[in-house]
Amino acid sequence: MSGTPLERWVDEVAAITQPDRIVWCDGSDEEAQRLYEQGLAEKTFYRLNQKAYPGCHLHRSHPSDVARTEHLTFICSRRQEDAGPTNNWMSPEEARAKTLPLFRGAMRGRTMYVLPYIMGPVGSPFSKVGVEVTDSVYVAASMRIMTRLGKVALEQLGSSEDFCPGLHSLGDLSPERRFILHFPEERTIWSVGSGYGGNALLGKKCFSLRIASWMGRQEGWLAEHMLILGLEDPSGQVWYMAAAFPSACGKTNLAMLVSPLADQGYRVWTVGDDIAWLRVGPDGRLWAVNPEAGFFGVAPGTSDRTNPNMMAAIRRSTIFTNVAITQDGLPWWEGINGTGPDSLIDWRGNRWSPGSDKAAHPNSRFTVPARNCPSMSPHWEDPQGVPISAIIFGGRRARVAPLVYQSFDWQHGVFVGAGMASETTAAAIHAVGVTRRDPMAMLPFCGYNMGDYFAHWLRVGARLSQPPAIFHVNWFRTGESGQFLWPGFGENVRVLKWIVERVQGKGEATETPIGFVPTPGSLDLEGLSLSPETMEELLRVDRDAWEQELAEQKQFFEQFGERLPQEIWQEHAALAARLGAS
Ligand code: O2Y
Ligand code: MN
Repeated sequence: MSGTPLERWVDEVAAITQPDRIVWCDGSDEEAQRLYEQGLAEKTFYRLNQKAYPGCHLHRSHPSDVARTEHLTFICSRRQEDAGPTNNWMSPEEARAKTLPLFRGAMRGRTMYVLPYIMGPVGSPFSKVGVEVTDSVYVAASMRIMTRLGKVALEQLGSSEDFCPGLHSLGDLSPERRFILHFPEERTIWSVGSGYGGNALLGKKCFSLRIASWMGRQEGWLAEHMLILGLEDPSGQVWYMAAAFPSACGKTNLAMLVSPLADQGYRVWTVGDDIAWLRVGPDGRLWAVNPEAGFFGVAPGTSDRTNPNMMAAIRRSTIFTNVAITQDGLPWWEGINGTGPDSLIDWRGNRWSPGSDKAAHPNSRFTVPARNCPSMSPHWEDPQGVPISAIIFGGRRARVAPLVYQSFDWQHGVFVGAGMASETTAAAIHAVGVTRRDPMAMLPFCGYNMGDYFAHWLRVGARLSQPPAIFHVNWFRTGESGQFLWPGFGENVRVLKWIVERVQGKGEATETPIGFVPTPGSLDLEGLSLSPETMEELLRVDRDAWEQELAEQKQFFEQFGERLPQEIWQEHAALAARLGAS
């Protein structure tokens, strides 16, 4: 056998998929131009107005292929119990038998792109190499934005076999023949039948979360569904935080928040908006990198009001997927600014008129280089990462969770994360008004048994001599008539400010059964017109709601049986006792 392990693997998959051409992508700008030209010729891409949006393109996915498909996503570990009760599992043998026929000859008449990429900053001890082969020019162009792709990755890999191979083919795009398969023991991904987002850009959810979480457990680090931001205080010190929220809770907006307290000296710096890789540093602190190089942000609702930094970022070198376009070739979506212009082409490419269905798909997206974003931290690509002072968990809860509370310690914080849940909205793909339990926002992304995952969090905590403080936030608490009580968006910086004060041992709090809740006067509310009654409601611990929450958590935890660490049960019992006793 000749060639490097990578060359041998590429030969192997080419023998199966039988492409007409093989293109090894080098990551150069010239190559990007070639990819877009190819995409324009085959109508995968449409050029947007180059004067207003230079270097920007529109892509329309197949109408049946518009979101991640959790029910078609499998962990193919050798033993079912290692995937755990919250993942779909298929044996590696069955997975291969089912999908090999779908890959056989799938690239006949097509080009196979070989995409070597790095997740993590170049030269960082955190970083990992992946290689995706794909027959989608859209995937090739998107992976150039989302990862460090090409020559840099080949240089880092050399002749090593230490890479995550990812085989992707569009197949016939039929949902009946769509599979997103993860083989964690082989650190391999196979994806067929989808050309969209998390199903097809294999560096993102597949590698950086599902496979990486398995690797992190073996190697002693954490791969998490978390944004990373830095809050600069008036002294110029920057406090870094990592925050996990389920999908559709505003992670990207928080990561890029524009601070209304800027005149006091509080400013937010963006490190990442979706994924964090976290390691215990030699100083006993937790250090984090964002493994991605771009954002795959949701378009509807993004505007100058909700996320001005993102609106600035997407003005160049961006791929828009499934948005509408105006007559002038500008991208458009619901919530961008008022009502739609009279004349639009909708996400399917049809003429749209006011009053008809949504013009942009609700899960329409932009793929944008992180370096375009004005709020990027000067440290976002630091090889050693940034030191994390606070971890924030959160969800969309109408009643049960107050605006913010702090856990008593690391073990209690892990329990807070393990008990996370979110109530679904019309914007989410799940049924409306249902509480979906989503520990650490990792339910769809943890590549192994979540009982073992909680144990891994506890083990990592035991190695931290200076652990981050752990908090829970809820921007979505509602009043009697269902209205949101907290203004959210940029005003969330007031909660971040309190969090940083707590980290410094300064912010005031009341001890409650669930943790430390801000005293009424300890949040900076200057300039907001929130009544004392509203604040009281926002910070209230609703005993009845917590009784019910305890019962729902118990039911959820029971499914892990022996794999659930005793510490989680201890914390559950302690919370029950505190609620009963006080
Ligand atoms: O539907 C998709 O493929 C995208 S989902 C997504 C995209 C960017 C960041 N996070 C998510 C998510 O579902 O958590
Ligand atoms: Mn996400």
